[in-house]
Amino acid sequence: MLRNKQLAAWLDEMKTLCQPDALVLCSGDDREYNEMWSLLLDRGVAKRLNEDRRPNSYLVRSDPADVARVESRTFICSEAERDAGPNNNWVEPTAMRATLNGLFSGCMRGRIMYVIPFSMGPVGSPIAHIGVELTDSPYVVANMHIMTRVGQEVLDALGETGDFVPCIHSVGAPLDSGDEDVPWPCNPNNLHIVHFPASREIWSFGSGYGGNALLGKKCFALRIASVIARDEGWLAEHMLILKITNPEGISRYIAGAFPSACGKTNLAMLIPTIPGWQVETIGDDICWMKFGDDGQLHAINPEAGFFGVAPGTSMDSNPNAMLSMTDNCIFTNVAETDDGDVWWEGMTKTPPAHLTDWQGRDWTPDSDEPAAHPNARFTVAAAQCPVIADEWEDLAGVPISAILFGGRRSTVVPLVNEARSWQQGVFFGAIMSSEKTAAASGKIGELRRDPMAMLPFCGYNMADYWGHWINIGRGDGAHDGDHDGDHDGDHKGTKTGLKLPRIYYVNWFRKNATGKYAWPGFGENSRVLKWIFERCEGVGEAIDTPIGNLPAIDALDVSGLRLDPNGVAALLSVEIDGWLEEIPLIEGHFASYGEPVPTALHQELNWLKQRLLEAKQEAG
Ligand code: OXD
Ligand code: MN
Repeated sequence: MLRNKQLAAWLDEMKTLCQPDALVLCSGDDREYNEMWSLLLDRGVAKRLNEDRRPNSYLVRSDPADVARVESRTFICSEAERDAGPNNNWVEPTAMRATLNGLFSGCMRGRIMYVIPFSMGPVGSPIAHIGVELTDSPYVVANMHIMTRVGQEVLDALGETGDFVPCIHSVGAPLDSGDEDVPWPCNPNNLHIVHFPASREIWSFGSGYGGNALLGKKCFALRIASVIARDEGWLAEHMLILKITNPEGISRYIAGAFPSACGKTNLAMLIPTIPGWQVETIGDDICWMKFGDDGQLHAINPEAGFFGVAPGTSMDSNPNAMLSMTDNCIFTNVAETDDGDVWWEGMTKTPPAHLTDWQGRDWTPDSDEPAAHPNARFTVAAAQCPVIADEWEDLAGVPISAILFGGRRSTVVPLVNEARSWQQGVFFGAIMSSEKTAAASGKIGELRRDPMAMLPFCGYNMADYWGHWINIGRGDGAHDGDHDGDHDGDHKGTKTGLKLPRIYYVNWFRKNATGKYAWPGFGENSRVLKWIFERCEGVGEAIDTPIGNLPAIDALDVSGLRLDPNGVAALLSVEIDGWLEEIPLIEGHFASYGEPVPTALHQELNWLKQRLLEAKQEAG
């Protein structure tokens, strides 16, 4: 049955270690999906929602101790500590293997081991990769059905000798004879989310939730894939991918990295407010990019579904997400309405008078705690999104014209700033930051740097990852010592005539003097996308400033938008003093990564500092 010898041998080894009662090879079909739900319904952890309101959908309540990714228990076990970098928790691999052997020994007693062959990316795409997850959680099997492509076609693609990423997962709660199972088995006190970059293996123990357990997502598609991408000369990124089409019918594709709570899913599915423009979705979380023969970076969304944060999602903030989840959906840790549907904070302006909260307790608007857990999730097939682009599963991927880096900054960072070169764009990504809370607004000392939104997801030393980005811009990863940074404005690579994407630093969250958001955001962000589109077409006007290329004041289409008279100018102003105050913070940020920080980034920092000082002098 299993033609792949490496897979068969690994299965034998894992079966001996974990001692499950039985082994089931997953087919990925509807019968199997429904069977998982019968098991979960029997166990009392899942509930079928009202068929009239939310057909073929389920509500699951996790253990309150297992509700989110746990970064402090996530490890990168490279041979050398230096290769994990200060951005990761490191444990020496032999020591970690000993720990894992102890934890996994007999961990599936009384349970079934499901074998999930899955593809990240459309099967057959040269950008896709295959993984196999072994898990003792039917909830994980059901979610993997939606989030990845599962089944025989993956085994066929693997063939006898193909490579796959082995992903072993256990909730860490063996059942001995006579033991009664609990609704949501887990073992939070022994949580381990472990990656071995050298052998490209993932071991996850103790949690059944989200990114800890659906190993194709953060563990494979970002942490392990970033290592593979470094070795093979491509990019595995925490980015949405969108398609934008102008009124003449010309389309371009844009990727964007934003830290959590910056509206990534909303941007991926936005409804433009400017007439005649259209935005469609390719992906909302992860983007894999490889160079095509045309010298452009071609992107796929390696996932097949959305695992989105429910609270805050509404018909106002993201109608396309709401319309994606009308049926065939899994909801985890949301609240339940009295008529068997779901609710979460922000879904409607007025909450229902009575709910059952995410822990199964009665809830009314007077309750002290939120009805849904803040990290409550929906799992839904991407194909259900009303604005999913027709080409979202194209094997060749889509050519990327622009890359956005963004954060939540109430001061200093303008609405949009175009890098004058790939090198400066990498610098923008490397210094990306977000304010931790609204309370910290304006206090630049309280920023969290989250480079390329990859801080929790880069599977190796962040400074080496910046170096990899610099090398990508020079073509095939070659170092040519040419530090001119390609300032000729056409964004061609210095080496091989690559057509690199343009890079933009965006900030939807700048505030005005009265502390209010200066920019309306959401669908109005299409105005910024329009300028970026026009820049890529070679028509949008920009002015050279000490921090990069900003839109000429008339180049940003604000027609019909009610901003205060100085609004646009303020959103696009270059705050010389604010940026000068930022310089030592960036120096400190780079210093924290030490010697491996690429010279190119130090050069960009010096360039920025020089330009700012010159501008300050000129201003007198
Ligand atoms: C996610 C995350 O769940 O970034 O996508 O944490
Ligand atoms: Mn994410």
